[in-house]
Amino acid sequence: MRASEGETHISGAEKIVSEENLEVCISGLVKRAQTHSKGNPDFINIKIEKINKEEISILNPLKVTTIDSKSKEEGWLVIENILSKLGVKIGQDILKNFQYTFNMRGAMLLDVKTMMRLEPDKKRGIRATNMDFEDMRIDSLNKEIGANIHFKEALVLATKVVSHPNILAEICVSDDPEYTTGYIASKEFGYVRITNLKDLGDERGGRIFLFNGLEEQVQGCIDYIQKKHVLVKNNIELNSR
Ligand code: PML
Ligand code: MG
Repeated sequence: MRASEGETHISGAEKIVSEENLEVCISGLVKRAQTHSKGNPDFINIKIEKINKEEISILNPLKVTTIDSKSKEEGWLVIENILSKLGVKIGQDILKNFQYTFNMRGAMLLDVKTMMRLEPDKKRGIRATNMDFEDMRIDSLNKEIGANIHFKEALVLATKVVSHPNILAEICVSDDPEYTTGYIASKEFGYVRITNLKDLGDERGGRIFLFNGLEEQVQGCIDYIQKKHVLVKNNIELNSR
C-alpha cells in the first residue's frame, strides 16, 4: 500500500498473507492510510500479487536493543559510535545526508567508501518491499516493548535489508511527526533502537542504506531489497541498556 496527498508521501506498508486473510488485510491497510498522522491521502494505491511459498526466504529477526537517549544530540552520537565500530569513521558526513531523505518514498543507498548515492531515481529512492512477519502473533511483544506498528514493520524491513551481504548498516529516523524513536541496524550489532532522535512534531525522517561493495554488485543488491520475498520469524529477542 502506498498513500500520498498531492506530492507528499503519507504512508506505505507491505504484507505477505495467505489468501483467506486477504480482505481483512486490505481493509486494515486502507484504514492505516486514512489515519496516518502525516495527513489525509487523496491517493491510495494497493497492489496485490500472488506468490508461491517456494519463492519466500525465511530469516531470523535481528536482535533488538533499546538505548534510552535523553536528547537528539546523545542519540546521534550513539549512531556515530556504532558506525565507527563498523569501521566507518565519516559517520557525521553520512548523517548529514538525512537532509535529503525527507519526502523520498524509499531509502537512500549510499556507498560507504565513495559517499556516492546509488539510487537510480533519487526522488523515489530504493523501496524495500515484499517482506513481512511470518505470522501476526506479536501483539504481546508490542505491549512488552511499549511500541507499535512502527517498530514491527521497521524490524522486518531492517532484518531483510541488512541480510544482504553488501549492506553494512541501515539508519532510520521516522517521518511520523509523532514518533521520535529511530534505529541503526547491522549484522554485527543487530537492531539498535534509539529514543528521542528528533523533536516531537518534526516531520523530517528517512532511511539510509549503507552499501559496501563493488560497482557490479549494486544492481543485485537493489533487486534483493526491492524484489526478494522474505518472511521474518517471530522469535524476537529484546535487550535493553
Ligand atoms: C517509520 O516511520 O516507518 C520508521 C519507524 C522506526 C521505528 C523505530 C522503532 O521503534 O524501533
Ligand atoms: Mg513511515
